[in-house]
Amino acid sequence: MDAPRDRSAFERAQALFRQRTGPLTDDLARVPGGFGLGQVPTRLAPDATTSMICGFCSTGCSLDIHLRRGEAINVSPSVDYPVNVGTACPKGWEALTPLRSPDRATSPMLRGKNGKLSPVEWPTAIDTFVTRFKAIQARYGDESVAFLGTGQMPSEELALLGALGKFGMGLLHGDGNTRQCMATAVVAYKESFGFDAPPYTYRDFEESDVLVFVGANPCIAHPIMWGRVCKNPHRPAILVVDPRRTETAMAATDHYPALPKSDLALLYGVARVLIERGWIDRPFIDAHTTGFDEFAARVADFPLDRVAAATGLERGAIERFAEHIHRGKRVSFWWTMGVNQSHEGVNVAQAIIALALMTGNIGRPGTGANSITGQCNAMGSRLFSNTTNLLGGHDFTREDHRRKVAGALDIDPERIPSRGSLAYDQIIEAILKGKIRGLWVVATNSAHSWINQADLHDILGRLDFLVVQDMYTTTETAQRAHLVLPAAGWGEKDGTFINSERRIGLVKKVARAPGQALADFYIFKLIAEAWGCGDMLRRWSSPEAVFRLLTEVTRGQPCDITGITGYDMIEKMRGVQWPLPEGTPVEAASERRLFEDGRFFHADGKARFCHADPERLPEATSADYPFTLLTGRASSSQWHTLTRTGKSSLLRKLGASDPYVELNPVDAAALGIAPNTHVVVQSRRGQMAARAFITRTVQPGQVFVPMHFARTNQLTFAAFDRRSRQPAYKACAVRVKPLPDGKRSGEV
Ligand SMILES: Nc1nc2c(c(=O)[nH]1)N[C@H]1C(S)=C(S)[C@@H](COP(=O)(O)OP(=O)(O)OC[C@H]3O[C@@H](n4cnc5c(=O)[nH]c(N)nc54)[C@H](O)[C@@H]3O)O[C@H]1N2
Ligand SMILES: Nc1nc2c(c(=O)[nH]1)N[C@H]1C(S)=C(S)[C@@H](COP(=O)(O)OP(=O)(O)OC[C@H]3O[C@@H](n4cnc5c(=O)[nH]c(N)nc54)[C@H](O)[C@@H]3O)O[C@H]1N2
Ligand code: SF4
Ligand SMILES: [Mo]
Repeated sequence: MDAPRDRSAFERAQALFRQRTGPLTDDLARVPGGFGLGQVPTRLAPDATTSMICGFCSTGCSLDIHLRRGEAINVSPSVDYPVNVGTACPKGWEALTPLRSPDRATSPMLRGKNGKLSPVEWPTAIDTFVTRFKAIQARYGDESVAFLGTGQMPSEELALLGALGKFGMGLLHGDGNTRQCMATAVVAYKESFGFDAPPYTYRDFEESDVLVFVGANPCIAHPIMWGRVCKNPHRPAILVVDPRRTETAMAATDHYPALPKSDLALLYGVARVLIERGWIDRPFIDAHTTGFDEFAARVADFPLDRVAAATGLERGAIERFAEHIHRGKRVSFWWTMGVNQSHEGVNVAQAIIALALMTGNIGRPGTGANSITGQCNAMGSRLFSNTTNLLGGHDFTREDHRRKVAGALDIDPERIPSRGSLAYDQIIEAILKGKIRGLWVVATNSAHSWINQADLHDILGRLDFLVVQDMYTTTETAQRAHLVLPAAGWGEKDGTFINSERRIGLVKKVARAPGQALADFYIFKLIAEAWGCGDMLRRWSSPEAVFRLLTEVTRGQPCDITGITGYDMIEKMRGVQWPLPEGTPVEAASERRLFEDGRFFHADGKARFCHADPERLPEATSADYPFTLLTGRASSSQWHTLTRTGKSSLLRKLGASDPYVELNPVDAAALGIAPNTHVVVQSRRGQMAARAFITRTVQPGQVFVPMHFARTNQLTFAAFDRRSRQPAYKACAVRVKPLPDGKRSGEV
């Protein structure tokens, strides 16, 4: 990095903005470290060790960051943090490496007439942003520009993006990558419990005597949570429902390799056995739930023979599943993407919730219907992104909610739209139809991670103006942008994340962002000023000021955190779980779960049994495309589209870098495919060259491809859960063919 030149360009930008925006830059000047440039905050001693939450998965481990002469030089897991108590997975240990990569975005980049991206200064970038989006809005209306956010930025930044986009710029549509991940759990919880509220605390992993994992592979995706399971002293039964024999399935006591997307039949079958044998908690059902009788009538249609045929499991296995639940005194149910990413994910999640409710396994230690979140701040985006919900879990369509939020933020209630956003897939559809013509993508790599890339690439090409705000210029999405805004990453800015057990933890600036890269927070502030809505966001002056506004917004909600006085308290308490209403006593490092009093968040205080009949697979296998394609995480060292973990040579060594497909030996023999030879996986939409990894982890008729490879989503089929609009990434029809000798990946 050429520091003096960057600095002078930056100072010129700052001077221009000072002329135009006045007090904004003064605000920024008061922020330690300024825009993201400059020194590490002065409140950290140059040789300090400070702790902060990891920026990858939702486990929310605390990492100690060791500074020397003001530079973060090393990382070790915090021993005194209740989540991870001295452990971290490879991504955590390598957390600083992706910050130092040479492909970091160090200046804004604008696509010129020659079609190439070239560096421009911030004032030009922001002017272009405002001029182009305003022109689109003026011509085509407020619905013609949309934003896509993320579960990988602090809540303060997410909230500022949501407030700027919807209250400031007047956009109606914004969504984020959390749709790809958590939308199903959100809808399921809201309907069943009355609020989007994962009820557990991690200690439940250690206190259960039966743990049921449905469509979750924590050994790979949440290794430190799995570490908590390993600490369970009760010799628990561990039941895993996954079509694949994953690392977690291998470590479990019982693996149920049900056919892909047969979970609903399986769970209803288990519920029927429990009811028939009287293995239910009648007093709990009567006192704390509604809708059980209708649920029982529904599952009566799922006798063992029907369930065995649907799942491919033996009748005895289904009965054993029910017996385990019956024998357990503290049964916890956990689910992740094998459930959420399905055409009927909400129904499956609600079937899991029903099993917990009917057996009274909720609100006690070691129990719960527990959705595990994915990204470091997925829970923060659920509460504070201002996309599906109005800030703080409020409802855009309710006037009382709009007035309350406007009051807490000191803004005009008329600024708050009275309807929700289009979902991600509907935004994409609206681009296809020419209704949305401008898109602003922040901290997500849609051109790799969105379902059915063959269509998506064509659709992104239709945009009049695409802005991508990312740490790197090299992501698949940044490469398609008209304008790239260079962002600081984790470790280069302040804020808070909320982990899977609802624990709010701090992230801090311990490193300088390179070149002119700015924290997303300050990019949003600059845009607000230039757009002309800076005044409305005047109180949003720093991450901590925003945190205080957000606590006020939550007053009276199930996620009320008015008892958190500020960042110092979060630091001292070693993270704080929501809720914490003002005046609630709480001990440091305590662990709390929801529903211990048997009261749920519906007006009648009761949880609801919700249910529906299984629906047909959106794309079934056929003679031409005989395999079901499963996709997911492959290694604890690889993160999503690899923009960050791919930058560490250590992490690269721990995961496969060339695309591969897991194929059962029976299928390999039938197709004449030898181990490690090259094959092509084809769907009706696209194809992918891959190395054949011949293994019994997949069943005959099924193949698995990691999501980390760019071509994986060339294959997937764009089907969605109707109720949550979450993409069904985990089942479509493909075929596999050997490649002629000598052909290699990449040559098809
Ligand atoms: N190392 C690493 N960790 C991560 C991530 C990462 O990229 N890398 N990403 C994070 C994020 S954002 C998320 S959302 C989580 C995801 O965490 P997980 O959901 O645990 O991970 P996946 O591998 O996507 O899917 C889990 C399992 O679902 C199974 N599955 C597929 N179809 C079905 C089905 O029909 N029924 C059932 N029962 N199972 C099925 C797959 O075989 C797979 O083993 O991981 C988080 N942690
Ligand atoms: N086939 C298939 N596809 C899937 C899945 C699957 O299981 N199968 N899983 C889905 C799931 S659960 C998820 S969560 C998505 C994840 O999909 P994405 O969100 O697209 O994946 P990431 O690689 O995490 O992308 C995050 C981007 O943000 C950038 N970034 C990181 N930190 C910051 C920051 O602080 N500021 C800014 N401005 N940028 C930053 C990174 O460089 C990266 O480009 O993928 C989904 N896609
Ligand atoms: S388990 Fe998740 S939060 Fe913990 S170190 Fe690994 S990536 Fe970070
Ligand atoms: Mo995710």
